[in-house]
Formats: sequence, structure tokens, C-alpha cells
Amino acid sequence: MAKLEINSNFQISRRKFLTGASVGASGIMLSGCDAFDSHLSIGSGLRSFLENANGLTYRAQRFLAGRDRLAPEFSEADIRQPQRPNGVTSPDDDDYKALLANNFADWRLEVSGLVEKPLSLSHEQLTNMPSRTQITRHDCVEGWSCIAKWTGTPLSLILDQAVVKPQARYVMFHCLDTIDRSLSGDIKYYGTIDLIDARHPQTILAYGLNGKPLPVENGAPLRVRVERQLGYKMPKYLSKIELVDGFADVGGGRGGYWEDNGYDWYGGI
Ligand SMILES: Nc1nc2c(c(=O)[nH]1)N[C@H]1C(S)=C(S)[C@@H](COP(=O)(O)O)O[C@H]1N2
Ligand SMILES: [Mo]
Repeated sequence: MAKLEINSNFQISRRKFLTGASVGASGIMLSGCDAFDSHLSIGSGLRSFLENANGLTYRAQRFLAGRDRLAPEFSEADIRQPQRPNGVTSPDDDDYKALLANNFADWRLEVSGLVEKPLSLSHEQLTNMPSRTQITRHDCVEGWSCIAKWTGTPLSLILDQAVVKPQARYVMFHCLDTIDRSLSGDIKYYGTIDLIDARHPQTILAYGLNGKPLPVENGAPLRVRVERQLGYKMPKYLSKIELVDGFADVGGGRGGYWEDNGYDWYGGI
């Protein structure tokens, strides 16, 4: 465990370093790239997003790391403890509790938004699709890591089935758990990733953890694994995935619950 914590601190400080260094050192390199980024037309939402500092980090990491880079995968012997539950670990929402009481027989994953064929998939339909199993390390922004074995449906297969419309830019994940109860209203967890990460071969919607059904504390019945980003980019308790062309009009407008509370939209590791 101690060794893993050192690793995760290293990863996080390296990330901070990248954030700082990219602004100055790679500025010339990145503007040199612009000429080849024909989709970044002036005035586009993506362009203005990329022009703020967070966007620069995103672009620098993509540029340095490569869009197809795989996250490291480990062996069974590297799994030293159960996946540490974090954030919401037992949703107290009535709709979630009702679904759980029936062992998720009535649960569906809705796929909606900018798709040709909206879907409503049962747990059984998902588990009957081709699956991927991977042993990867989860890094939480709080400074801990865990290696675990995840099994799930590649998100790319679901996107192909739904047929993504060309104007779609992001996948938005909607969750069943209320993470914040405040005077201004209850807030459910949500998040977004771009279509590069959504179609990455290690991006799965996981229903299995360490060879068993995904436990409630880790996001049953279905949670995202996006292995090149930090833990907060992997929503648990999924109910809906929505293809969108932007996220400015949802929640605080920054693309996710933790992003609305100050974390970077691109939580690269
Ligand atoms: N729906 C939902 N998803 C979530 C969270 C949450 O509170 N609710 N917490 C996030 C954070 S910060 C982390 S580190 C991981 C924790 O996943 P785990 O409980 O399987 O370790 O889930 C992420 N996804
Ligand atoms: Mo986290």
C-alpha cells in the first residue's frame, strides 16, 4: 500500500508539473500544431475551450501522450486489497434503493441524445455483449491508488449500436446517486468524456470487479472505467449515457460534478 501511495503522489505531482510547464515551454509547439487542426475552426466551442488553461493542459497531455496510448495493465498478483470505495458508496435515493431491492431486474441503461438509434439496455443485454477484462490502477485525486480487475462492455460497442451522429462531441454520464443536498436543490453525480476517450479500447462500462458482480459501494450495477484519467472521471451508478455537442447548459456548466467544484475537466494521469 505504501508503495502504491508513493506512485500515486508521483503521478499527481507529474500532472501538476505538466499543467505548469505546458503553458510556457510547449506554447510554441502547440501553436505550431494549430495549422493541422482543421476541426478547430475559429469560434467553435472546442476552440474556445482549448484556449483556456485547462484546455491547454488537455491538449498538451494529448499531444505528449498520444491519443491511443494504453494505460498500464497488471497481473493478478498485483491485486493487493479490495477496491477502496470512495465518494458515494451507498446511494440513499429511493429510485436506486427500489432497483437494488429487485437485484436491478428493472434497471436499464438509456442511451440518448445525438444518436440515430436510442437504446434501453438491460443488465442481461449488457452482460451478453462481448466483454473486456483488465487489471488497472485507479488513482484518486485525493492521493491513493488501488489495482483491481474490471470486467465490462466496451463503450465503443454501445456507441456503434446507437450510431453516434456526427455533431456529437462528448459522452455525458448520468448517475442515480445524489451526491449533494443543498438549499438550492439536490445534485446527482454526472460527468463527461470526449469521443476519443469514449472509443478508447480500455474504456468499458464495468459490471464486474475482481471476478465478482460489481458491489454497491463501487457503483452497482454499472460504472465507467476510463483508465487514463483520475477516479472522479469514472461515474458509478449509471442510469443514462447521453451524446451531446457541449455541456455548458448542464449543472455548473463545466462538464461534471467535481469539475463544477473546481477540478480539471481533463483529469489525465
Ligand atoms: N456516481 C458517482 N460516481 C463516482 C463518485 C461518486 O461519488 N458518485 N466518486 C468518484 C471518485 S472521486 C472516485 S475516486 C471513484 C471511486 O470509485 P470506487 O468507489 O470504486 O473506488 O468514483 C468516482 N465516481
Ligand atoms: Mo476520487
